[in-house]
Amino acid sequence: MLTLYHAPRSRSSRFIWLLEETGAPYEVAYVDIARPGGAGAPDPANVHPDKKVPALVHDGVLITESTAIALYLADAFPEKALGPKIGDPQRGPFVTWLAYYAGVLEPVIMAHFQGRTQTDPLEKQAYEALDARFRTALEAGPYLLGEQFSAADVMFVSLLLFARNALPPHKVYDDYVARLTARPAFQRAMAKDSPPG
Ligand SMILES: N[C@@H](CCC(=O)N[C@@H](CS)C(=O)NCC(=O)O)C(=O)O
Repeated sequence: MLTLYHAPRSRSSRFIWLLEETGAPYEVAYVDIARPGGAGAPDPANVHPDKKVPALVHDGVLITESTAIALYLADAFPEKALGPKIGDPQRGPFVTWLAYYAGVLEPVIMAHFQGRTQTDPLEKQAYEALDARFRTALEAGPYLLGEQFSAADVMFVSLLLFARNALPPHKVYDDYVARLTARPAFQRAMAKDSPPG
């Protein structure tokens, strides 16, 4: 059994999408979280040790951290081809993109939203390198791994869906968003982002 601990319009929204891509049965446990600006509060019903989302429980096993959950689901459902398996030459790029998301993208984008890419030459350089890296991959596209859609795309595009202005205005990003949000699993997931009723 799979249960996703989820708060609407948050980092867990993309895992409803990824779970829809697996085709496996799952439950969504809607929980409250402390939101920037003071709304919301840590929810005692949330199993995440820091009361954050996402948290995934699979057959009693708890997995947290977005990139870990993305890798876990891709590996747990190999028949759905949501990530190359060990032995596939694309496995290296796949895990690299996932680690890059957590280790590079999130801190660089945070620096950007805090204005530091405007004032600190090193932060500016890191931001430009990130933009160049994604654009180069997507220009070759249509996905980060070339012809193969993967959980890495779900991670990356979720940034653009949350804040399109996180990256500069380039058609390649807009086309990528349009391509991925046209997926039926994405459409189904958005209908489940908020609790029913
Ligand atoms: N590194 C974590 C970050 C999780 C995170 O910060 N989630 C936010 C929602 S987008 C949250 O739960 N915030 C509530 C809090 O910080 O208490 C991941 O990617 O899973």
